[in-house]
Amino acid sequence: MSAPTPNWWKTGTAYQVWPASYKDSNGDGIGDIPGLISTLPYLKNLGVDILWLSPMYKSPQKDFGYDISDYQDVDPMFGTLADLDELIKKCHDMGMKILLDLVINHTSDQHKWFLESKKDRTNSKADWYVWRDPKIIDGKRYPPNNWRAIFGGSAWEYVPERDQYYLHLFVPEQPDLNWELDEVRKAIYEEAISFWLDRGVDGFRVDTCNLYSKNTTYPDAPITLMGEEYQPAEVHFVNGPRMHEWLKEQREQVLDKYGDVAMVGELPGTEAAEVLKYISEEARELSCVFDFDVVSLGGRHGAGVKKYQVHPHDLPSFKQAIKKQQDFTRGTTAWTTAFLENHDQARSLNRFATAKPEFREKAAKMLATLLGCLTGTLFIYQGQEIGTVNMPDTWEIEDIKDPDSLNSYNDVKDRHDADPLWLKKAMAGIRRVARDNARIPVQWDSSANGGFTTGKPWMRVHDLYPEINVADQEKDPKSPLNYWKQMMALRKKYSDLAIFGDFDTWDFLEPESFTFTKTNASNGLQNKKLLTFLSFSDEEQPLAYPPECKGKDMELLISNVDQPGKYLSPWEARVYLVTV
Ligand code: TEU
Ligand code: CA
Repeated sequence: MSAPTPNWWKTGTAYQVWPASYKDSNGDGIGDIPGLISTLPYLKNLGVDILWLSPMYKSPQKDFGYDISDYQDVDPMFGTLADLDELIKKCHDMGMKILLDLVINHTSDQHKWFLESKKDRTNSKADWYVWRDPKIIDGKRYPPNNWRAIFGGSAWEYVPERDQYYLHLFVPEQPDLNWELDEVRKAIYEEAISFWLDRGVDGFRVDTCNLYSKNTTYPDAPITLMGEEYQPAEVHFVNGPRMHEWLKEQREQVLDKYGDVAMVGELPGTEAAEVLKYISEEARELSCVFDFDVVSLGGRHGAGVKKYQVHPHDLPSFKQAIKKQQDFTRGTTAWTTAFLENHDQARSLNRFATAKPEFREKAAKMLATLLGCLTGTLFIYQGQEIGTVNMPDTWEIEDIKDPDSLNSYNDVKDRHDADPLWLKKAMAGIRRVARDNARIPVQWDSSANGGFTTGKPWMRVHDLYPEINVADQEKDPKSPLNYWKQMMALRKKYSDLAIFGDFDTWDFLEPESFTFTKTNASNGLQNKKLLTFLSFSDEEQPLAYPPECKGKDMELLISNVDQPGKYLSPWEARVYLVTV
């Protein structure tokens, strides 16, 4: 009996595009869909099989597209619906699949549903969002409870027309939909999901898809931040009681009509055992999810205060997080993903390796080697393939666009009476982990604005575009870009081990190098292993050979140095095929 063909979303490599900063075609300074279409041959050549397009829907852009005011249209700044149809068709013609972002926990406050809902308490959509009465204490009006929004402040906003508050887990312009209502779910399924599947998209990356179901008694959250008015309330809104019921309903009532639709869920704040309930094959809910342990290392602290006060982490914790993300689906019917970047994360070189000019390119190839050998669907993010880095230290708060960073900075300012040393610390944290790092326009070449636009870019372009850009790297056979191409081809050639294998790490506590193997006993490969050595150091490192690989036949498959020697040179990477 031959094994069934794996789902397309397991074997394919995905590439995420954040449209505003990807490629501008008409000189208005904003990336757009025609610009993206013009780069499809580039993506194809890189080895991309699946395109994930971040929100391009009509939106007031209060949270950069994650506040949608019309699920069925493209924002004019990105193009037209016809452009999107063309994108879908061109992807398919070139043998690529396309995922859209599905943002259905909340809409924009400018969505027609919300504009109706907020009018009064009796309109036809009066219950489509989460409305609650104020709490009155000593004649004064307060939000219904103490929940803190993920982007800071109260999670409730007052509307005089109704003399009520509505819930928003993110910015106030992102009211949460009331999923409890059958007609709301039906409208979401039709307008946000079927509409696009009918137009040919192959699936979705599903935004915050474990937040739909809340504790509908809306109790106060426990006090975990001393002295704060608003408290993190995840216990009351993450993985709520009806999540599984609704995701199953969505699969049965909507997705099943369209075949093998990929639903790649974003599942923040969820333990491995809990994640499996969403992604095991039997559950028929999500195809796979993003596990955030790796990208959370030393990063922002959820809904805490001083969110951008980052802390260092060590390599063993990084290995531990990678191991978790590799292991939690091992031996189950569930599937995992591998990624180090997305539109919410700073650049992986700064966070997990080095951005020092003398090592940057080598380290980018080292991280490409790591990702290329990991089990699960690989997601890479625009600019990652050229090893781009965070904003330079010269950038100041005026260069920042993301409301999450700005709120957090202003909060520090308020708390410490604009003390310059506190603000300096806040800005240092922002430079290190802010989402804007990922949202800097892509550096296509060394011409003005990095070739991103002929106009005035909507966001500051990277100072380093003359040194880090696609065009130069395409010409250089030893560039990170060309290394990524080789790595992606190698990942496919050895897919049984690289994509589908079991991960084992051999040097857990080693603080400066990372050694791991990939094996796959189920595919007649009992005697083959991929063995990967990675250096995370500016200094030479000895090799930590797994005992069972010692003295065995080893074939070098790829390396970021010409002649691997006895030791690992700084930031070196190598992968061997070992016959044991
Ligand atoms: O992110 C959800 C999420 O949990 C993040 O807000 C994360 O906690 C945050 O980036 C960092 O602290 C999704 C989208 O990826 C993000 O871009 C949106 O802002 C958010 O949902 C709201 O739609
Ligand atoms: Ca444009």
